[in-house]
Amino acid sequence: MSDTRSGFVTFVGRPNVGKSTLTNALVGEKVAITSDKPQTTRRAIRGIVNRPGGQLVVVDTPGIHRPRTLLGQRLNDLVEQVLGDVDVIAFCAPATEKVGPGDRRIAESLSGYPRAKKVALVTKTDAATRDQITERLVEVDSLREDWAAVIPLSAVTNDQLDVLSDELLALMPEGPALYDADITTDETLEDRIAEIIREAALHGVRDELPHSIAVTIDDVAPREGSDLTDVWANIIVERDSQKAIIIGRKGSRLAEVGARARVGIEPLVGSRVYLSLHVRVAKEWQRDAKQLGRLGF
Ligand SMILES: Nc1nc2c(ncn2[C@@H]2O[C@H](COP(=O)(O)OP(=O)(O)OP(=O)(O)O)[C@@H](O)[C@H]2O)c(=O)[nH]1
Ligand SMILES: [Mg+2]
Repeated sequence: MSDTRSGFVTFVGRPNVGKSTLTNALVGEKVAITSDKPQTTRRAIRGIVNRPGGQLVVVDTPGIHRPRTLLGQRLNDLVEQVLGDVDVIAFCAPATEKVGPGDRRIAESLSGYPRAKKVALVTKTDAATRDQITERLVEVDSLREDWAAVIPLSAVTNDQLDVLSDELLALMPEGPALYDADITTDETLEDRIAEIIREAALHGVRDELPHSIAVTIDDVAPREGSDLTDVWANIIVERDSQKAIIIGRKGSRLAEVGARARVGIEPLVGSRVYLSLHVRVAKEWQRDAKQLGRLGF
C-alpha cells in the first residue's frame, strides 16, 4: 500500500467559466492559455500539481457548447473522451452568472461517467458579491445529488485553492506520482509556443475572428553563433478579410501580436527569440475535415 495518492481530475463546464485559469493557478505556471473569448481551449491540456500527500494530474478541457462547426463538434467529443478516463470530474460554474440550461445539461451528462467522483466548483468568487456566491452555491448544489464537495474559489486571488487541492487529492486512489516532480505539463515545446502565439493573436479581436484563428509552427531552432532562438510560425485564418485585420495597418497589429507572444515564449525556450509570423488563409478550416486533421483536430 502506498502512503500517497495520485490520479486524474478534469475541469469541465461552459466556455469562459475559468477552467484554464484555475488549471494554471493550481499548477503554479501557465500551461494553458486563457482569454475573455469563449472557446479558447482546444486541447486536453495536462497540468501536474505536486502536493505533500501526492500528485494531481489536472486535465483542462475545451468549454462544452452547442457546436456550430465541425471543430466545435470535435472539441465536445474530445471532452467526452477525457471524462471517461478520469478519477474525478470537477464541474465549474462562475459565481458571477446564474446557472443556466447549458450548465444543467453538462451537470446531467456527468451521469454517463459513473466511475468518476464528482465535485462542483463555483469560480470567480473575487468578482461576485457575497449574496451572489451564496445563491450560486445553492443553485450548483442542487444540480446533482452526488457531489462529493461543492467549493467556491477564485483562481485570480488564489482563494480556496489549497482547500480544492486537498479535497481532490483525498478523492484520488492511493498510488505513487505519475510524473516526475519537476514536470508541469506534457505539452511539447512547439505546442506551447503555438498556443502562446494564439493567445497573443486573440488579444483585442472580436466576433467570429477568435474562432477562426489557428497557429502552426514550422520550426524552432537555436541560431548558430548567437544566443537567439528562431521561431517560424503561421497564424491561420479563414478569410482574406480576417487576414487583413490580423496584419493591421502597415503590419502594426501583427507586430503587436509578435511582441506580446515573444514575452511568453522567451522564458519557455530560455533565450531571446526572433519570431517570424506569417498569416495564411485556410478557407473555412473549422468546417473542413481534411484541414482540421492537418491542424491536429
Ligand atoms: N475575476 C476573475 N476572473 C477570472 C477567474 N478565472 C478566470 N477568469 C477570467 O475569465 C475569462 C475566461 O477564463 P478562462 O480560464 O480562459 O476560461 P475557460 O473556462 O478555460 O474558457 P474556455 O477555454 O473557452 O472553455 C478570462 O478573462 C479570465 O481572466 C477568476 O477567478 N476571477
Ligand atoms: Mg480554457
